[in-house]
Amino acid sequence: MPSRSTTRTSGSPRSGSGRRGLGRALVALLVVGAVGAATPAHAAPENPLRHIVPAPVSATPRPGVTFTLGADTRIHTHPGSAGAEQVGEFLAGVLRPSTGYRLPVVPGASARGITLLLAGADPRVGDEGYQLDVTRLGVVIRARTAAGLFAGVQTFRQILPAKVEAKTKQRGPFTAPGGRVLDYPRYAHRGAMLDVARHFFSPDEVKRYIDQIALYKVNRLHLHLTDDQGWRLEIKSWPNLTAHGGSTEVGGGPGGFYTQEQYRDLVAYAAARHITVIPEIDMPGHTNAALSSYPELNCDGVAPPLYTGIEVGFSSLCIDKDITYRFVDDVLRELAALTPGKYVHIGGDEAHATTDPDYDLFMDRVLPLVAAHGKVATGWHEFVKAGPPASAVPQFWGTRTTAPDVVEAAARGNQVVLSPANKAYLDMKYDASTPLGLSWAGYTDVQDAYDWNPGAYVEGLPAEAVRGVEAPLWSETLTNSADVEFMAFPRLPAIAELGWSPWSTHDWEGFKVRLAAQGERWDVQGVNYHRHPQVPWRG
Ligand code: TNX
Repeated sequence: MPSRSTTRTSGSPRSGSGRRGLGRALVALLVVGAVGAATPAHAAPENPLRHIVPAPVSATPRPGVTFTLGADTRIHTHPGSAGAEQVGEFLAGVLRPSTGYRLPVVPGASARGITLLLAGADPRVGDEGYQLDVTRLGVVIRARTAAGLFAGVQTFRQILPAKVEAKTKQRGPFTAPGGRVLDYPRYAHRGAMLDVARHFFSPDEVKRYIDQIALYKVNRLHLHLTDDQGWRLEIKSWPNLTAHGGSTEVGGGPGGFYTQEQYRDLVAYAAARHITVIPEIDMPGHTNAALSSYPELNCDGVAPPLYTGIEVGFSSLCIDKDITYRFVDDVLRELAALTPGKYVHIGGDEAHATTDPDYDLFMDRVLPLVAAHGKVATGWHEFVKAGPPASAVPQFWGTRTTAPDVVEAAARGNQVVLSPANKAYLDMKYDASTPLGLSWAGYTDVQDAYDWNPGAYVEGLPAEAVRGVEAPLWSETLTNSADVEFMAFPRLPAIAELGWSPWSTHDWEGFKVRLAAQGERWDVQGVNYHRHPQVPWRG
């Protein structure tokens, strides 16, 4: 068995009835919405508009103005848009239990109450941004897409008191500060990864994490579905992958897997929160669970035992056998049919038991299979050595700031997602005293996770080649939601802010104060966050 200290180097909305009424209401709203020049959020005086994570592009307070939710507040959504209505129902779902108000979601637009409109937004909002206006009478969120409205709703939640997050009725008032926010993301890919292979997490545990990351405008959930210790997705043409390969996990626990129906439900749950699932089938290494399930996938025809340790780099699919590619083709076919998102992650990391020529041969056969099933490949950055097509997205996970092969891939047109292990790996211990996690990439405190610029991080990698950032959470030492939350909070919001906020807002001193405000929300939500001493937690 190789040792753990191995070479981890490398470094239209449908138009419907009520349009005329909508037009009139819009004119009124645009007049109400006119305010002066924006100031950066972090320079504003004490005001909940200052507590938004990720920091918005601009936030301008309306001093002395507040909006208060009332028992008669209605949520008006752009007529004829199912997407806007779904966002309205999401907001109502958050606010009804804590306020006890009915908060009906109705088509229309109004200067009173809450309005979610797919019209009239500043064009700078693009496809995922929004404009939020809070006046005495009402709250209006405008965007060009439902995704933008959803992002605006996350901001609105954060400027209401933390008690709105409660699952039981709270005492009012529920008041938001007046102001205008104009906001849109820096990067297209703002990801979180959850390793459900080393330890299995139930669908409800995954949904809980989805809800937590959605609040920070994360728009990709990468699920690491297979590894040496477990195969977690039902593949109907190869049933032993889960029957046997899903039957354990690190430490020898019971493991588990998602049926295809459960996986579809997770994908839909994420989609309702404007998060696209990127499923990963890690290969050709990290495949002991598959090799143990089907002897014919092994070069010697002998199935190895199931594995419950945490070493890496010892397994490989058999590169020379045709059945290997029938297997991969079947898995990718079923996976692609279940996955609406355009990306499929094929792993490719730590293939220490595969020779370099074999690795190339493998990727040369597998990359076309991904395309044949209508998907675009993403993979751990090692796969750039196989020369993937320019559409493929390497995920950089090195601990250094040099990665010549990744820079070369960018020169060939590949866009890169950054997950530097010593910054973005949420499974690294905060410090020596952290009871969970690993430390092979070093300790990563909250400031470490926050203080790096994705646009100027890897030497020689042009800013335009960066597609975004992702925070992986590997689960060798994590067994339940409490463990996941302890490692992810407060560092996940740091990576989420690097993915969303313009670099001009970057400021550790301001960020830690904004995180402290999030802590009040996590207290109410029951999130088991780590009260790391770098953050001036309140209370
Ligand atoms: C490296 S990062 C791995 C995983 C481990 C992780 C633990 C990468 C692509 N591979 O197999 O779980 O370190 O931090």
